[in-house]
Amino acid sequence: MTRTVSILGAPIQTGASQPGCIMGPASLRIAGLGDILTELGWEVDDLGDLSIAPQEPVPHKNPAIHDLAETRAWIEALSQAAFDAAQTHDRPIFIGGDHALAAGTLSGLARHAKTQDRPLFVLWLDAHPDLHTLETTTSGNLHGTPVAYVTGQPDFEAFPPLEASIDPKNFCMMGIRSVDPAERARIKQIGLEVHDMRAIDETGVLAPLRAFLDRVREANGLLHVSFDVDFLDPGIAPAVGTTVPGGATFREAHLIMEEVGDSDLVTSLDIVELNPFLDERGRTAKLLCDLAASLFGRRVLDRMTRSF
Ligand code: B3U
Ligand code: MN
Ligand code: MN
Repeated sequence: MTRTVSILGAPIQTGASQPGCIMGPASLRIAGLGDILTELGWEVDDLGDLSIAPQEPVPHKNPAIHDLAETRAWIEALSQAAFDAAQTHDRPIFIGGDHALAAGTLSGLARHAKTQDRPLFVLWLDAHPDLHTLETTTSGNLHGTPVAYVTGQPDFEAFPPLEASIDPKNFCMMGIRSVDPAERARIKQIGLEVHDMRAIDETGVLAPLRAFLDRVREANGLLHVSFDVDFLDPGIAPAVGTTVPGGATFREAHLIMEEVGDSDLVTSLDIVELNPFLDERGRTAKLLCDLAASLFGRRVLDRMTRSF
């Protein structure tokens, strides 16, 4: 039976430091995301772009925080939309938009996982752990907070109430290379599995990835992949506002996508932080479409077995 994928655009940019992510969904569509998945044999349902109503400003005791009301409204809308998409499609994709999007998608997907009586696991591909609370963020950019929110950390009264949280032990982070002091303390405190770039240089991506996928399989878990463009090295993916040198290479990123795709465990995907205003002739958008293709089954050659 043909499997279904939904594409939902979320042009949110209030969580980021500079504008541009609002154009992310359009750029990924123009780069051909839907057609690529159709050619790979998926039934593609493009749900268009989500929107929010205009919001009155809401102050917060942390004066650094900006655009709280809009971001909150996006999270609320995305949470419901992600829940609905997961109930109706085999593998929903959410295209951003900045990474505050994940506060919404993950909260909705956690609620969906609960209805299935299955745990939700998250592969977080990012230069940053996005583990700030509303108290600890000093930039005030709320795209730095989704992991703290969905794992049920304190001080999120200004965000929508979380109906289901995600066990921090169910996260696997890769590509991390920019961590603030409060995030460093939080990683230790809650026991997050983080493979920073040093670890990836030492072990490669496959060993930790396979160990994580085995954990997901054993737990009969759902698996969400949250892909921040700044996971990639800026040399191959310039279209992001928060470039950090020393990111994942073209081959490391494709290998992760191929391996996760082969596992057949993945049940949803975010593609976030694409800022087309900073792109060069659409190359980052095209690369992201190719990486999605690897996750959804494009292979150089078919393989009958793993080659190890
Ligand atoms: N941790 C920093 C930087 C950052 C987080 N996420 C992105 N940048 N993209 C902050 O602002 O919270
Ligand atoms: Mn991020
Ligand atoms: Mn990032």
